[in-house]
Amino acid sequence: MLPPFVWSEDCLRHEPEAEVWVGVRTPATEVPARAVAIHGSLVAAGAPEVAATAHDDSALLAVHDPALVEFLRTTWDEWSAAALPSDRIVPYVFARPELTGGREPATPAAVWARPGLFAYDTMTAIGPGTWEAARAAVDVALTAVDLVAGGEPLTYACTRPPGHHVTRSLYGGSCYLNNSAIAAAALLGRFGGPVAVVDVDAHHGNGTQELFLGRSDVLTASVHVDPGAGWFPHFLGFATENDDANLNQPLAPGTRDVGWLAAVERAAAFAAPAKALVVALGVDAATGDPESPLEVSPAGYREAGRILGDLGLPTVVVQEGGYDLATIGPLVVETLTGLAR
Ligand code: SP5
Ligand code: ZN
Repeated sequence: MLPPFVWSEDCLRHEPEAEVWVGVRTPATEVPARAVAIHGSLVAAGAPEVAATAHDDSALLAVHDPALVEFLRTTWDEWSAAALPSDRIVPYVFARPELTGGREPATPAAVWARPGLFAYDTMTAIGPGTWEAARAAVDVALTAVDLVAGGEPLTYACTRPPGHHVTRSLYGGSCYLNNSAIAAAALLGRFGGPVAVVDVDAHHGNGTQELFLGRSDVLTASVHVDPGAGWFPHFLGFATENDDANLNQPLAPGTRDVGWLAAVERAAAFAAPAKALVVALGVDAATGDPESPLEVSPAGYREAGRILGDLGLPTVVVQEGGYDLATIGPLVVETLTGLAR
């Protein structure tokens, strides 16, 4: 039996169209069809669908800087009113703290300079429905938390756009609001601490790590391709960042099931003291995914689900990455099948 899944059509409203990578406009990988594919597989597998309900901003603002939230809420209207030559918001100048000696940078008079206060890459475009989709994904995650708080042992939040690369104030990595971190903060309020986030997306969950750094009430564990081998998010995700509440396990390209599952086992053991669990489920570690070289099989994902399900914790699964449209849905179903008891 598959667990209930939470869905919002509004998550389809974000259409980035393109990612600017090394200065080139390339086709977007984080597309609405991803969520449509997952939805189709879940329905076909008989998982019960639950509509997301509206939640106020309290859990969102417990995690993110109000200035980031306000920027995301308003920036498209400002950009479109300014009649700029691009149909998507992409930063061109970045307000690095060293630029202003650590002092608060000015809010630029130019609309086209404002994204540089909050963006850390050029790949994470904002368009007409981006805010609505990102905010809907938060409602999806919080509705999944409500179900678990109400006694459901396991729920799946079909969140899109993804979130685990977003810090308190900065968005990037195809992410705008950190759905997994918001779910963890909400679970903390319902179950008490510690809660754990186990992130099996192929990329380091840098936003979640930084959000909860130095806190013992949220345990963060990430299993990902080694940034030292040249992979996003490049600047972090190393084992040197580990402490009592944070476990990074960077893996070599081509690690495949056995090595990846051993890392998932260690992440699960790290999360064992928690009272509730968030699984940040990126399925981009799978063979055939265009954005990662880890080469995990569908059976590997099912086994990862079984390992995490064996913790016996109230669990919210939050969708992160996964970019192969032909396999993303079946991989989610495999993982949930492994998790279900
Ligand atoms: C949530 C998630 O999985 N985010 C991953 C973001 C990583 N993106 C890095 C992309 C690096 C270059 N890829 C070239 C593709 C050009 N379309
Ligand atoms: Zn990823």
